Amino acid sequence: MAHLGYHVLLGSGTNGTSMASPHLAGVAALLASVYPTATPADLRAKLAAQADDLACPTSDTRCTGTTAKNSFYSEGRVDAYEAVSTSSPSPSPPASPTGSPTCSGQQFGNPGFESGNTVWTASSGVIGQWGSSGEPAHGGTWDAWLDGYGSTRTDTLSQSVTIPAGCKATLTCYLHIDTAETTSSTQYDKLTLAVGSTTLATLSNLNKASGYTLRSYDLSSYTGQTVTIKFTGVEDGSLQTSFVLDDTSLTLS
Ligand SMILES: [Ca+2]
Ligand SMILES: [Ca+2]
Repeated sequence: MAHLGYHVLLGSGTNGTSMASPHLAGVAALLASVYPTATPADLRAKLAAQADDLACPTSDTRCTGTTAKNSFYSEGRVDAYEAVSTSSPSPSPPASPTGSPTCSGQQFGNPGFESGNTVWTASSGVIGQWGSSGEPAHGGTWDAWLDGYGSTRTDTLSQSVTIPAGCKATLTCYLHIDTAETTSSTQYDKLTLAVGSTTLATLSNLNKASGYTLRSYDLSSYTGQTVTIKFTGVEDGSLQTSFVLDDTSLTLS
């Protein structure tokens, strides 16, 4: 195997092909058994790739050359185990588990509507810049204004979100309700919040207030599910009620 051109140090101060050959031949034989079709050139390349670079001993001036290749160690000390073990087709490591999802962060896209009429699925005339129409945003310049026509009308606003298993989820939004209704007892115009097919909350003209009110709902029972969050405003045939939403969030914890 001398044509492989490797010099291996065996024992202190002893170097040379004559001493190295048995060891090198053994490594080459191992490689050949792993790669039965390998040519001597292939084996040389693999040995070079696996050789440990060794610098010249500082105490011995007979050694000249670089760490990668010098007169004592040529291209280094052949590591039989490494040459074979890294040449062999090794089984793929098991896929690392994805681990627990990170139960943090806000899940809605376009939560404050500042990207305009996108991400959300909304009726026409819901997402807009309504400040000059008397329904200013809570944050920025965009909000979602459901109803407000004073005639029979249904407006919807929805978005699908995923709540990873094991996570708690809280839905919050800023809601402003103003109305021309004067009753203090009858829900003529209603806004419902549904998660999937379940109605989570119903608000109405009775909840009118100046400015925005922060609303908060626990969605933890939907953990591990992808659900559609949907606001539906249903107005009767007279006296407008406006339901104005802004700065929504669905936060995991
Ligand atoms: Ca906004
Ligand atoms: Ca009404």
